[in-house]
Parts: sequence; C-alpha cells; structure tokens
Amino acid sequence: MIKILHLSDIHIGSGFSHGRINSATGLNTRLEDFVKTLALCIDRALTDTVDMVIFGGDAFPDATPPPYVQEAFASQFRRLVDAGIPTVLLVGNHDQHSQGLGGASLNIYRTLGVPGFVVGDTLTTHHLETRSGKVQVITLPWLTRSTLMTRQETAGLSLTEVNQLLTERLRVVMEGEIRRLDPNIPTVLLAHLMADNATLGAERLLAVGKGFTLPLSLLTRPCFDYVALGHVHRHQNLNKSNDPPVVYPGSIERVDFSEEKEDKGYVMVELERGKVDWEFCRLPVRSFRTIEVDLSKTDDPQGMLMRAIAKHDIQEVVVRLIYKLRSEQLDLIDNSSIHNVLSAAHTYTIQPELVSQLAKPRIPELSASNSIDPMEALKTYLHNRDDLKDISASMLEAAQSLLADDQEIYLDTAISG
Ligand SMILES: [Mn+2]
Repeated sequence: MIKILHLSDIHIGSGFSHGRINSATGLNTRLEDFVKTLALCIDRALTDTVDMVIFGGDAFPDATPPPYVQEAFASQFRRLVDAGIPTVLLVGNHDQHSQGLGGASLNIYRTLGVPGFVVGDTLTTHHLETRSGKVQVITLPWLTRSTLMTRQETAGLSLTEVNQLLTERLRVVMEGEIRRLDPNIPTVLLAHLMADNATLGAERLLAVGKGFTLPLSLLTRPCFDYVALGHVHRHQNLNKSNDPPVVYPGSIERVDFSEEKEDKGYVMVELERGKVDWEFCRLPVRSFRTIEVDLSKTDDPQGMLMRAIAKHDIQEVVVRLIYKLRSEQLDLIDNSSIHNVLSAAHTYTIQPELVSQLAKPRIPELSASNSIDPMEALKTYLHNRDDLKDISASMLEAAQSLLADDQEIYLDTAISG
C-alpha cells in the first residue's frame, strides 16, 4: 500500500490586501498565514511518513514571484527532500508564462536536479520508486490553446470549437499514455484542469484569460486508481461512484472572499492497484467574514450597524463590512466608532452603498427607456447643470464635431466594406 499526500492551489504570495505588515517580521501577515498552513501539510507528510507528495499546481499567484516568496515555498518543500519523500510538482495556469512554454516558477527544481523531485510540465508518465513500491503518475499540466494545436488549426474557430478540438487531441494523446501503462502498478493521474461538472470558486476570477473545460469521462478511466486534480479552489470529489475518485483538494488557504464559507485542507490517499482509500483533512485557516446590512429602512442606522457587527466574533478575522443606506442618512453614521469596533478584526474593509442613487436617475428626462438623440441628451443634461453654464456652448460645439467625425468614419467603413 502506498501512502500519498495530495495538496493543491497553494497560491502563496497572494491575498496581501487581506493582511497587514507584521512589525516584528516586516512580512505581510497573509504570507505568514500561507507559510504556516503549508508547513502543516508538510508536517503531516513527515509525521505520517507518506511515500509520496503530489502537488496539483498553482504554487504562486504568477510565474515570476518575488524571491522571498519563492524562498518561503522552497524552504517548506525542502523538508520533503531532506526526508527522502518523492514529490511531484504539477504546473498550473498561474505557474505558466503567458508567453513561451513550461512552468517558469517550478522548472528551477528540475534544473537544480533536486533529488526525488519531479516537475510535471508536459503530458507524460513518470515511473516513481517509493519506499512502499512502484507507482505511475501521469502528469497533465494546464493546457493552453497552443499546447496541442497550431495557430493555423485554430484560426477562425469559436472558443467552443477550439475546446472540442483540444478535447479530441487530448483523448488521443492520453490514450497513448494509457496504453503504455503497466497494469500491475498503482496509477495516479495528476492534472490541473477545469472539469465540466466542477462547482466553481475564486479560480474563475483569478484565471488569466478563458481556459478549457474537459469532460469528466476523460478522467474516470478504470486504469487510474486515483485522479488527483488542481485548479478549482473548493474541495470536491467529481465522481459519485468514487471509482476512481476524482478529487480537487481545493486551495490550502482562503485566497479571497469567494472562499469565505469553504473548508480548506488537503487529501490523504492510500493506494493499491485496484483499491483506494482517501480522506479530506481540514486545515485550521484564518476566518473571513462578510457582514452585510441594509440600513435604508431604519431610523437608527448607526445603532443597527453596530448591532450587526456585534453579532459576530471578529477577533483575528478578515472582515468585510457592506452596508446600504440612503444619502439622507449619511450624517447619522459615525465612522470613527465603526473603525473602533472593527479594529478587533485582523483586517477590515468598509463598503457603504447608497441606495437612492441606484433607484432613480438624477435627471428623469434622461432615463434609459427614452431613446433620444445624443445632442438632445447633452442639451438636457447641460440644462440641468448650472455649474456648467459657462462652457455649455463650447461643449455642444465639440460634441457636434465629434459626432460629425464619427459619422464620416462610419460612412467610410460602410463604403469600403
Ligand atoms: Mn489554476
């Protein structure tokens, strides 16, 4: 039986806006949080003497993290080298340069020839020797349009068509890898991808550009004993039958407020050929809390706001306060006492939202339902703005010539096709 620790989406060095500078160390407290949490994962690998650690990709927020962040990451993984635990580092979308090939932030481990370390930046099968026997790991890093297709092949295709073509290509290449597997050795597929039935989290906002979505059927093959995924930050097993398990461990720390309610952790796997057990292990990470309150209908907005905050234990929590109010209520809010109570939080942000301005346009004649000539709209607007009286004539003149230019350009294009 082979014991594996599977973690993913470390994103160390991100979310600094949710932290503050620790005056004792000079470091952002969120970097310290991420280091502490990563250290807990490595601790577990060492105390349980796992046979292998697999990382599902997205080590940093981008491919060129600052040296002190790289060092924080390296000094934790170094502990696995010292313990002689084989480790596979998969390349995620955040580890790749938008230009060129490969995972720039992780390739250094291969370049240095770190003993027992494998960097997965291509679709290939790695044959690893662990203390408890052999294991096969197929690495499937984040795919981009240029991975399996040339520019000529994708020219003129829609995103959906490109996605289909990529899936077909991948199926063929994957089939080649599968055919070369030794059927008697336990096998793991380690992939950084978006599966079509995954429940999304912050990654859809973090991703640079639109990625591809791959069908689950590509992953649920009987030749795989365990499918280890990365990319989606919410922990989940995509395969209801669990044969094989197709598991996102999720991110190890909350990257932003979209992960406020998610458990964070890693996965412990026990693997034999044809048999697998796995368990999600929660990590004690810093809490995030959104406090949202609508004050627009109360006579006592300050009191209601303070009561809403008091309902929560915000000690050492990253807090986001969102409150709605009418502009007439602004004078009833005492900002200094809000800052005062929120200072118990680790960090906090305050987002007041005015409701009245959203409800009705400032100049009724200019409501969106009326389709009016732009010159007429500008005249109406200027008519309502006494402060612009002096320049209104020249503004109208400028607008007139802009519109004329625009029409000329439009006609030019129309004629030239
Ligand atoms: Mn990712």
